[in-house]
Amino acid sequence: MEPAIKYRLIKKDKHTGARLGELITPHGTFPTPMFMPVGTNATVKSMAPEELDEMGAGVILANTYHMWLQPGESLVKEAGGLHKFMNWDKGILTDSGGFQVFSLAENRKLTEEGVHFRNPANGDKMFLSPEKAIQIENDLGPDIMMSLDECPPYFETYDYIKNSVERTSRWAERGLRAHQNPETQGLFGIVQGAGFEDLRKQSVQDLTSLDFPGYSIGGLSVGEPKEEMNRVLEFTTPMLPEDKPRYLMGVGSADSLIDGVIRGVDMFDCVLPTRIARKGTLMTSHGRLVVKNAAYAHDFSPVDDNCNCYTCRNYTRAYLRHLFKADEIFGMRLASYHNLYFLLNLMKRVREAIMNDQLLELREEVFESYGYNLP
Ligand code: PRF
Ligand code: ZN
Repeated sequence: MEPAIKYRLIKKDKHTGARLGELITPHGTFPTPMFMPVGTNATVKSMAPEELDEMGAGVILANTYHMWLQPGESLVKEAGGLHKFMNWDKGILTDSGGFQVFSLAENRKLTEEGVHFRNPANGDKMFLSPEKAIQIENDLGPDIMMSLDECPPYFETYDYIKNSVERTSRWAERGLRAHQNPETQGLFGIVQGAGFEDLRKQSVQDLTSLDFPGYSIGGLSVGEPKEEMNRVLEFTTPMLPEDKPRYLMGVGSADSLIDGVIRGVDMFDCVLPTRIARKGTLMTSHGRLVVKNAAYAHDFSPVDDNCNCYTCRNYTRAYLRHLFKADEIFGMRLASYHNLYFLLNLMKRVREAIMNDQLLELREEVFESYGYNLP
């Protein structure tokens, strides 16, 4: 059987753990390291697919949890799958719903079988099992699916995390057995284990023995300090097989992307760029810019003088400030476009730097210009 998802390693950085590669999916090939914009409800908020394409997004995310509750996976299946439903013909990855149940649903109860909770919209009793998550993902039809996992709080006890890792491994195996379309959809396993090296090791061993086409790293960026995330990545990625992609879930600040790539991560996603854009915060080469500030009232320069995006080529800070003050939706669109372009362009520079063995120099340049402290 030909797997749905194939990773091709092109080059390893001479000085760090960074990898240049590509991911071949049934909906096209995208280069890695890559940042994936989040389209929770089968839409990257306020962006048309043509715009995502234009800014260089080769793969986007959608959420199993949201699509299950509304409009329901059977409707999406009836439409011909997520790609057709939302008019996006490049890669789609879905998260499994476990993380969202824990952050959004009410009255949750975790059992060996799965998670019981109530639908926040109408109070209905719901039950998400590893098999149910896979059935929904099979009906939605993304190129890459996630196993149902438990993402525990970072600072839980060793015993709690050990039990949780073991359950996540059993759930991964159940999901793999329930998967109906391994030739058209690749299912990833999710490594957990919080900050414990031996539990991360156990998680990696359990999952790699099941042989997934890719591995996600979960349970990070959940409130722990950045140095903790880097410490965990440092020992986790070397345990993972070199010929499979590694996806760090829920990470999207410029500094964490670079520090993740340096430690061997290939894929990232986060709502951060689009979420802060809708509040008027722009990611720039000089750090974050809150465009509503009075300082920009008469500023007729672009958001970022180093950015070549549609927003920066055509509009000024003063105009964006005006749009946000007047609560105009075009402001959110322009800001979302810029922030996504900014991260996609950063990853492009990261890939070029790996090609030239210059990633540490790029890191220094970016951090310097951001005004972050270099370690
Ligand atoms: N598991 C899943 N989705 C996730 C996470 C996780 O641990 C995270 C953690 N940052 C974000 N999204 N399934
Ligand atoms: Zn821009």
